[in-house]
Amino acid sequence: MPPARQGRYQPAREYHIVVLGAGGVGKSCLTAQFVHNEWIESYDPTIEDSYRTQVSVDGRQVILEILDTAGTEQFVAMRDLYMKTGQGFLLVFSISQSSSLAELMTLRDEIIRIKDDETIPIVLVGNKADLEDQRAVPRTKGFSISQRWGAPYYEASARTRTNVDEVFVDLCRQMLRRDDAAETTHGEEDKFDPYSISYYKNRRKRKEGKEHNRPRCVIL
Ligand SMILES: Nc1nc2c(ncn2[C@@H]2O[C@H](COP(=O)(O)OP(=O)(O)OP(=O)(O)O)[C@@H](O)[C@H]2O)c(=O)[nH]1
Ligand SMILES: [Mg+2]
Repeated sequence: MPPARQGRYQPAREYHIVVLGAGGVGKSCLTAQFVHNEWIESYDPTIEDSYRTQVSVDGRQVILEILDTAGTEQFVAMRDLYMKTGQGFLLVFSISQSSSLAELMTLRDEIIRIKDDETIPIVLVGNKADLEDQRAVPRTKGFSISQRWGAPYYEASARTRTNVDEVFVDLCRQMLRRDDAAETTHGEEDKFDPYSISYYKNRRKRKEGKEHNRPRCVIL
């Protein structure tokens, strides 16, 4: 925790997480294990489910609104909307199905396009790690893709509850770090020091940033 925060009361942060990936890769099972500690053997394709839960991450309270999405094509109409709302994304594939990893490439591109942000918090999850004998995606492949994305890679199993908490907590840490960094930058920028070059540099950056974020004009 940065020293400036010590001893200060910090209200719980609230974040929207979106769980994405192909149909049947285990998105609902991972979410159910994380939120309710339960294993679901049967397969019931999701249309859309949301869960609200609270976790403690490095001593900080975080409220999560988790959106478990549909992997099957016919339910994907809402994608743009929830990608806009999401602040962190769990991109899940099954290590036993290489096409499920390929599907994530398009999803990740879409997230970045919609958020207009290459550094949006993402965790790449290779689920069904308990099915080692059916592995179709080498661990090194998942890892090299995650490195290309600048995102962490976990192999997980909803069945054995391996790395389930870890993937959600990693995403929370990324979102918290992002918020902390934004707050620190704004805090420093707000201190007016007429003799400081960095004050003017930051002011210019802030102005340029605002211009960059200005909504684009869309002609329909
Ligand atoms: N062996 C194994 N099976 C799993 C694991 N996770 C999920 N499954 C099984 O895979 C099937 C699909 O799991 P779901 O969690 O419903 O998959 P989903 O990604 O939510 O699927 P959609 O809602 O259709 O997008 C179920 O029969 C689960 O029991 C896992 O880690 N290991
Ligand atoms: Mg599901």
